[in-house]
Amino acid sequence: MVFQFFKSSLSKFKSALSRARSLFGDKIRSLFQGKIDERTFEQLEQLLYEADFGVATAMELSNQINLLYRAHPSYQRDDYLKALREHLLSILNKYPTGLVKLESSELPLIVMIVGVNGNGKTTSVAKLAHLFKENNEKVLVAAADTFRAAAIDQLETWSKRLQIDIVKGVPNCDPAAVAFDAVKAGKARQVDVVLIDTAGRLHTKTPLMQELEKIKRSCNKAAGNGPHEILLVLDATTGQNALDQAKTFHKFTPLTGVILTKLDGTAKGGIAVAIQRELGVPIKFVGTGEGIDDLQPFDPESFVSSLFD
Ligand SMILES: Nc1nc2c(ncn2[C@@H]2O[C@H](COP(=O)(O)OP(=O)(O)OP(=O)(O)O)[C@@H](O)[C@H]2O)c(=O)[nH]1
Ligand SMILES: [Mg+2]
Repeated sequence: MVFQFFKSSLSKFKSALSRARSLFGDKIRSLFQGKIDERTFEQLEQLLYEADFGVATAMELSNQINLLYRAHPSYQRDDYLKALREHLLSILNKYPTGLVKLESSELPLIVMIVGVNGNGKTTSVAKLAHLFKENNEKVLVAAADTFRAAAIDQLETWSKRLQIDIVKGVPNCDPAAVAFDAVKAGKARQVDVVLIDTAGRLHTKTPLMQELEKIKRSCNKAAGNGPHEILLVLDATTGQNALDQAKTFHKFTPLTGVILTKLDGTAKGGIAVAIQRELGVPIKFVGTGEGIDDLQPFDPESFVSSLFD
């Protein structure tokens, strides 16, 4: 069995979420510093909403904390902060955040990377490839974004830099055929992981969404199983729009996880909780910068403590 030993770095989470901490974390702390009454919980709901937790999650969390207040009127700031953290962790810990485990006979692990334009798919494929390689796994990447020649070049540049195999087609060829060839090559070369980069597509364009199904089928045909992971790449700075994207992608192509990129570019971060709660799909990785090392396995504890401490 492979892929269970990716380590997460608390300091990377802390630095990516430093703005979120100084806005959201500090505001929550000062909210419970003063006199606590029913209005406090309305303000809590508002703060959660502003931090991208979404209407439903913000309401649920503030109601839960409000119930505590009614049951234990003597509670102080730290009691509420502790309870809030525990609620967040219970949402984030509900689904396993690691990659699926495979037996050696089932390899390679086939991972399809999907999402709207510019969210960070290709960069995340490169970062993931690097992570696997650091872990002594043999990786092959597939340039199945055949929409633009530049997209193929972008992945090829990464593959050279990282010294990993790439399978690519010619611009405008069928992405499903590239995925098929890549999975076949991956099996023949006995790689551990095949990472498939796909073209950015608007979730509102049905024919493009249906194309994902075709890519999926051709992976399965080539390997006899898989894809084992379909990871949606979402840009954390797009807030609630990310949630809409996730819902539509999940409807067309059931997702196994989310890569939440550009966490370093947002002062919010609540979207991670909203996605997990509303879709039941775990965040599996987060992007914390533009460098090749800036992809962290999602760790709920590190995430929550980076928001507050
Ligand atoms: N700050 C920051 N930038 C990121 C992160 N992930 C990706 N980017 C940047 O986002 C931009 C777009 O990244 P790409 O990987 O090309 O995005 P894409 O989804 O493949 O784009 P298309 O193929 O055009 O749909 C690049 O400038 C990346 O460096 C991240 O976690 N943090
Ligand atoms: Mg791309």
